[in-house]
Amino acid sequence: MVATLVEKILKAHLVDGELTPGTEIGLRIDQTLTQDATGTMAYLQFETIGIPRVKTELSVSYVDHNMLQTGFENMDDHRFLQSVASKYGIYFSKAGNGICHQVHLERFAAPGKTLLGSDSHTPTAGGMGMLAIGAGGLDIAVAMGGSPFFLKVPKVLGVKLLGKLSPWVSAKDVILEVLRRLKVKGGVGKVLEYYGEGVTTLSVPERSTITNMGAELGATSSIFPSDEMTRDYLKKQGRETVWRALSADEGAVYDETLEIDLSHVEPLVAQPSSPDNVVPISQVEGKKVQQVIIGSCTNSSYKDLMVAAEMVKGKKVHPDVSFVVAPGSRQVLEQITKAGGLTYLIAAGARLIESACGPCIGMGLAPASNTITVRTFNRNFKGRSGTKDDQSYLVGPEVAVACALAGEFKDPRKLGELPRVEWPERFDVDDSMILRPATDGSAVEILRGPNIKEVPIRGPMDQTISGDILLKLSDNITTDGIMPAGAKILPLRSNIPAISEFVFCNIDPTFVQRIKEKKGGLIVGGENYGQGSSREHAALAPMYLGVRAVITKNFARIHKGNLVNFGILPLEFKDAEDYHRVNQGDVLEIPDARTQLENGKTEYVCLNITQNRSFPVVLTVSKRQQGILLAGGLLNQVKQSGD
Ligand code: MIC
Ligand code: SF4
Repeated sequence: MVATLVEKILKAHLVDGELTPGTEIGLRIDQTLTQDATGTMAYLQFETIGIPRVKTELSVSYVDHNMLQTGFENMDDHRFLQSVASKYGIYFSKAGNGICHQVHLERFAAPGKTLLGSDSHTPTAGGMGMLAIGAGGLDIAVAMGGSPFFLKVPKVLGVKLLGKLSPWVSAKDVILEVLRRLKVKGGVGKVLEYYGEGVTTLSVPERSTITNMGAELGATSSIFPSDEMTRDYLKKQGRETVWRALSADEGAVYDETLEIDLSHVEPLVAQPSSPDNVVPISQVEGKKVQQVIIGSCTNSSYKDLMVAAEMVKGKKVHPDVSFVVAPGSRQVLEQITKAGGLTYLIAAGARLIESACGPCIGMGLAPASNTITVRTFNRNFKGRSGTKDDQSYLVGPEVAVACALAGEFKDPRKLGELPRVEWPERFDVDDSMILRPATDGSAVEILRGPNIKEVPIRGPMDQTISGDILLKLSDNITTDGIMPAGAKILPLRSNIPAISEFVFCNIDPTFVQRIKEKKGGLIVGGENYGQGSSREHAALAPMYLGVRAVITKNFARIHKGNLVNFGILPLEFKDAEDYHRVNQGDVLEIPDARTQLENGKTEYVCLNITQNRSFPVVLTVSKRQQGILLAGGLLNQVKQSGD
């Protein structure tokens, strides 16, 4: 039987269920990764599960998000993470070593393996030919404990790449082209598998730029084959032994297909405030630009930064532009230093910041009011930069630098010949900032600062679900909208009572006060509710405040899983028109919801007490998830089964 690459990896890791589309399967997870903003909660949950040592082949804990230490909180968390890692058998990548996805690609990603990460951009490692999936922290905790990760069998969308990119066009433009065509919901329930002759023209970091931003399509993951390019990259990292050739069989059949001729792709721009609001550069040329940032897990590899460096060599950035560079990892920084690139960047007027997420998650460098910021990042949701009325544009490094030099949007193809960037024969490998865990963790003391509070747990599900609609929201609400990040809020990730004060604060600052007065309630959303970040705090904090159910037209995958994990019912309108018939403030009730769920019901009658009418809602979750909801969340369930 011929198989796609995705089918091959799924099959090799299948521990529960069958590969029938739409059904739930359990997958063995070889590797996990966490970052500090989601990691503290994941490890607190891992502790609650009570397993002495991780059971995965490899687990790594990275520190890259919460880097601004304006108070004790972040470093408290880092020390906690370091001690937990040592105790439970987890590698620890220290602050300064780089962004989790970039470092994982360099040092740990391996073709054919599975990786589960508590960050939505975990599929970055798909550029290495591994099946890498983002999930909530609790899912990672459970996987570290040796349990499978459950997901619906995804459809495989084959993306055939033909030809070769033209000069000045790069991998970022390829994924922006995919986003232009498929939009932010276009990947839901799918893994994008890239194939075709065009694949061989892209290096591993370029492939990873593409798989990274597959997250913006709502895709479960994205993957490239493992070929000679992969081998070459691994060789440069001194890890050739993990290489193996992997690709779809000749004649493999995809559920859906898409074809992109790389030679026809042109420089593209995602306009505010959604990654799929994509237009050719020509449509924005001439608009003044005030800030340009090169960095983030999408575009901060050696090649990205060296292209930038070569472009600015001997030139100065425009006087009205603040030009910022954030290398993806310490390895990248060392390497561009060695190649002279850092000097060119600094001489041209760049502000260098540390190898971390930084401005991508609103940790500093918020743009000025009413100005344009151009970033090589992956998300431009309103306010994510830290400035409420931001105008954030997403581009590749070539366009970014062209803008920095011109002070306005400029097509880089007008800059003459594209400078050549030579790859080093081998990267300088120095893993001294990746700490090995203790061989015997039993004596390791866990360091817990006052910022670290217990994980709140909800009791079993109520018999009747009722409450006011406290918020009625539109389509594509992001987890950034539900539980914002940024320099002020991120340090509270390990303190749920404190962080819950900010739920929906940018959408409706009265929400928290209202839900407290009502002692809980319901949320109504439109399509693709909860897209974006994997942060389980967007479920955990609302649960803490008393949200019992969210009723939407449909959900984004990771957020739906997080709602189930924390005992919030993810309900969908059976008839999407009913969305228009409910109002904020209406009182809803689903009588005997618990008994109905115990009986395996998937459709429920929801009474609108205020309007004296009713409408059907559906609960599309697996049998396993029904159990989790009845228990009041996964942690409750795991604890109950352990008691
Ligand atoms: C993001 O890019 O939004 C983040 C911050 O990396 C999140 C994780 C988080 O909120 O901690 C993600 O992508 O999952
Ligand atoms: Fe960090 Fe930004 Fe990547 Fe998220 S998208 S992991 S915040 S660099």
